[in-house]
Amino acid sequence: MRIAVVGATGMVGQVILEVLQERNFPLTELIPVASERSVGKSIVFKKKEHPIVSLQTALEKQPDIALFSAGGDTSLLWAPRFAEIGTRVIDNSSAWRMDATKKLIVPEINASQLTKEDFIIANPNCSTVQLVMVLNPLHQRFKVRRVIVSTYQSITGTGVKAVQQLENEMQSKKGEMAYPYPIHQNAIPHCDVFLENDYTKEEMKLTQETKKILHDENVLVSATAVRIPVVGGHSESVNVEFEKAVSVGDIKAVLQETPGVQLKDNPDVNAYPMPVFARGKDEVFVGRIRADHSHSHAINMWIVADNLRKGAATNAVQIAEYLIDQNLV
Ligand code: A2P
Ligand code: 11C
Repeated sequence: MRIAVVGATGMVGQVILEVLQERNFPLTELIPVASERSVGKSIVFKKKEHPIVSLQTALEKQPDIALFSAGGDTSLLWAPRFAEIGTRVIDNSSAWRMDATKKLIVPEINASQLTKEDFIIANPNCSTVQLVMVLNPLHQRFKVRRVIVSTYQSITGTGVKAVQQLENEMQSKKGEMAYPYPIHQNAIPHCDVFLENDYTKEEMKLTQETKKILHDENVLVSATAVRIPVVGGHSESVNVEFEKAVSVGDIKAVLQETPGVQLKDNPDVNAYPMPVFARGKDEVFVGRIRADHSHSHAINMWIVADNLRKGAATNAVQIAEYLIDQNLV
């Protein structure tokens, strides 16, 4: 398997390289790709230097799989070019997710939809992945009606520039701003761009991608996305209303048995998920599960995951592994 990693120097790209190494991914050649600025530099993979190449050079090498994490514009332009020569593109950007001809995959939920006809496969947004990992088993069992979610998102979701902004602010240094306001000691209710309906694009991704992955347009999702000065992962406060009343014990029993989800919920010993624990891990952590005393069919919970791992890199690598396991490459 010849694997191209497009955006290999970026926040997600670097984690993809780590995950490929950790999982001993069956590759014969690694083709790291970045912008013209980085061509000529190299990255270290499995203790060996690998030169960074341009998208055109990578295309000419005809990789079997290309993992894209270089922004939506790059994906829109280049994913079809790779797909045309037979490369399977797994795309981390928002470019193709809501395209009706492309599949939006979380392997634990819907990898079985994939066939040999799929050349561009979309990886969901990080805040959606962790939400649906918990919602899907509950929806299968109890039917979810409506979800109200507020996110507390890590600056790593924005990319290298945002991490630099926070570091500069903590050292009282001037520099390029990734956000319209300081992020240090702040909470900014604004992730991605504003849309005509006054929601942000990040909020609408949560609404639309969730319906597509759960394969149910009747699941209503209302979201508020907030950026906070944290690096270990995204957190989500989630209120879920079910078709009928469901006990907290039944919810916990389902989540306890869900692969990829870890229940961490014991108020007696202050056990609940937090980004400092989720950082570097692949599981989605859930806790603070309690009945909503204002609604007999609803519960509240708190979901945390490392947005760069299960929210992006790990999910993309799992899709690639599935394609190989099922002989779809
Ligand atoms: P580079 O480092 O050369 O700019 P992040 O989201 O963390 O900011 O990272 C974005 C990634 O996408 C980086 O690896 C960046 O490479 C890469 N990238 C940005 N624009 C392009 C482009 N036009 N072609 C290829 N790679 C790109
Ligand atoms: C964030 N979820 O944390 C974003 C990052 O649609 O792929 C990824 C943006 C996307 O801001």
